[in-house]
Amino acid sequence: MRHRLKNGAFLAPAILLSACSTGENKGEQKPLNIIHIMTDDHSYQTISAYGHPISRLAPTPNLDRLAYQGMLFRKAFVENSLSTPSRACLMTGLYSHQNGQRQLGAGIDTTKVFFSELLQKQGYQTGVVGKWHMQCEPKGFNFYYVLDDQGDYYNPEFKTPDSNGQYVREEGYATTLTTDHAIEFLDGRDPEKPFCLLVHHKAPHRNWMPDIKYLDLYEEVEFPYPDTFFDDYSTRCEAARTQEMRIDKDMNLVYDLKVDELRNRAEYKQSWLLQSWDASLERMTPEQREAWHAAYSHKNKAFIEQNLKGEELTKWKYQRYLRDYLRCIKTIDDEVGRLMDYLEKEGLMDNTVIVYTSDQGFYMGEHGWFDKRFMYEESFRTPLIISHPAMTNRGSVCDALVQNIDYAPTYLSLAGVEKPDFMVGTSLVPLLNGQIPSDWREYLYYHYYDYPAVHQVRRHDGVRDECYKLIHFYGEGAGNDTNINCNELYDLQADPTEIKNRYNDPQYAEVVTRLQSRLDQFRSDLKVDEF
Ligand code: SGN
Ligand code: CA
Repeated sequence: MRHRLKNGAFLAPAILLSACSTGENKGEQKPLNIIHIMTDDHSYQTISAYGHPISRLAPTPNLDRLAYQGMLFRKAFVENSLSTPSRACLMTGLYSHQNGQRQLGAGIDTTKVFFSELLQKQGYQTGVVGKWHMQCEPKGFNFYYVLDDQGDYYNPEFKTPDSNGQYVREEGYATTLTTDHAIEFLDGRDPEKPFCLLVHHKAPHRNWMPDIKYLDLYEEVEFPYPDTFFDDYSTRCEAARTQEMRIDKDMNLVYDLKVDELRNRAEYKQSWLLQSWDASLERMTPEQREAWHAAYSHKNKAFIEQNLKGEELTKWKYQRYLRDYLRCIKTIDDEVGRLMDYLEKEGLMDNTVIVYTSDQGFYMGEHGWFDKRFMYEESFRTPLIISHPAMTNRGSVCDALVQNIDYAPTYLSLAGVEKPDFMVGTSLVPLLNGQIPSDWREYLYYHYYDYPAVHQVRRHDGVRDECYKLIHFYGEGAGNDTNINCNELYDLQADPTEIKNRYNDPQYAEVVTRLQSRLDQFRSDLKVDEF
């Protein structure tokens, strides 16, 4: 059922639903506000509402509070597991090859409409704070407070409409400052108009630098190792062997793991990562730096004295990695709680849809890895919570296949704006009442392009349905890598950790044929130009 407003726009069913719940302004419903909170590289494994063993040892009470008042999506995915491409999917509702942002660097086709522009036209006040990381200026925003590129954890620089194109340094911790600016937007808005605010945190991006107050948190906790921690990649295409994102080989003890005392070792000295490390220490205030060294130096000395090797060293690296990562998550959780408290205090909860997600998932040691990029579950999948008191049942879950191209259509629908024909994503609003429409998508398309590049993950595309995943690695090899044209099939129910490639198993021949034909269909329908 759809109703036309006087201005000709369509009123989405969601707005009617919300009208039923609040009981105020009988007949005259205020448009919904939207807050999209997106962290950078936050794994679903580290949100306790998802119930993963890691998160049980490092709970996230505020994210859980959001999940328990709303809907937790257990099958939310990205199209291309990398920051700028993911953000381009968010802003345009288009796949990477359609919006131009295939890789981390330049690419976005700025002639594509951003959903923020359409909301502005609808009378929304729009804002974005934190990591923008689009390779263009913020488009369609009344207010912005954005970090420079990846941004910094300590005393970061922000650009605003008033800073004359300059990034201006602010003292403090990025997650907290980003929340401060979110609240600043909310305080300064016109309360008579609806708003859409994107709160994009830098954390917990590499190199996982926690806030001073949490430098010792979880120090006594031993985090469990994933079943695939020592994966030998024996059934896979060579892409899994030639990547450079292994905890044992590619995680740097100084830059990633903060063992500053090893900076003079030849292997670290030559690394450009050492320069980044120095830069991140130099930008601290003397007090911050002193507190930092005080927290790490005795732990580092104990580590060096142990002189660990082989498996023991890899395990130590994993523990240090997880502790720092989860310390960053702790501040995220605190700051999401602070924002929710603000919304409650200001009486905004009933009329605001709150979304929590990440720009992609992340490996917490699965397959021996950190980083993302692959179509395997931990980086393909992303956390997603949507909460609105009238539209989502408390503590509900959704198992429909959803993807980051769906956010733009969702926000347009919430605002009562008709989705433009060119947008390919699908509004998630029909899912919020707990039922999956019978014509909901059964397959997802994925495509990763950023090779050769840091972490050296080969180009691949693929499809996933409820039960299976087909991946195709392709392209010329760079450096020592050979050309690749290789397929993998995983049975996600029998083998949820994706260690047995079934592509050449005769038992799975029919599944391969079905998924291959769906993949071909995607490539031709979407006019994919490389695979
Ligand atoms: C940086 C990181 C990489 C990371 C990319 C992309 N290296 O290059 O580890 O994969 O960003 O991350 S770092 O030394 O600079 O930390 S993304 O989140 O922007 O996609
Ligand atoms: Ca990211």
